[in-house]
Amino acid sequence: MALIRWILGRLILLIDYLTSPRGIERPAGEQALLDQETGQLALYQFQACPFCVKVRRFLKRNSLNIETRDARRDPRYRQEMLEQAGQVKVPCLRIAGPQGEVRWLFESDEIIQYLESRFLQPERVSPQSVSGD
Ligand SMILES: N[C@@H](CCC(=O)N[C@@H](CS)C(=O)NCC(=O)O)C(=O)O
Repeated sequence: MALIRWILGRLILLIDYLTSPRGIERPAGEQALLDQETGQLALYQFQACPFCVKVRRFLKRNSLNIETRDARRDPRYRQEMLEQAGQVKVPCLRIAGPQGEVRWLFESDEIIQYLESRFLQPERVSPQSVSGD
C-alpha cells in the first residue's frame, strides 16, 4: 500500500512538472505590493499530496508568491501545526494578521477561495475574513 501511494505521489509530481502553469505577469510595482501582502502567509503542505499540488498550481497560475513549508519533511513545521493549528492536515494556510495574530485555514477549496477573494478580486476582503468564522 505504501509503495502504491509512493508511486502515485511520484506520478502526481511528474504530471504537475510536465503541465506546470505559467503564471501571470503584473506590473512590477503591483507584484511587489502583492508580494508584501502575501509575505504574511505560509502554506503548510506535503510535496506529493494532490490537494497541496492543487493549491500550489493555483499559486503559480496566479503568481502569488507564498512561502511553502513542508510539514512532512521538516519536523519543526509539523510541530507548529500540531501545537498551533491543532492537527497535521494539509494543505493549511497560516495567515498572520497585522497585530501578529495567527489564523489557520484548512481545506484546499477554502484556501483557494480565500486567496481569490483577498488578492485576485477588485474588491478585497480583510486578512481576518476567513470563511467559516
Ligand atoms: N479535503 C481536504 C483533504 C486534505 C487531505 O486529505 N490531506 C491529507 C494529505 S493528502 C492529510 O493531510 N492527511 C494527514 C496525514 O497524512 O497525516 C482538502 O481538500 O484539503
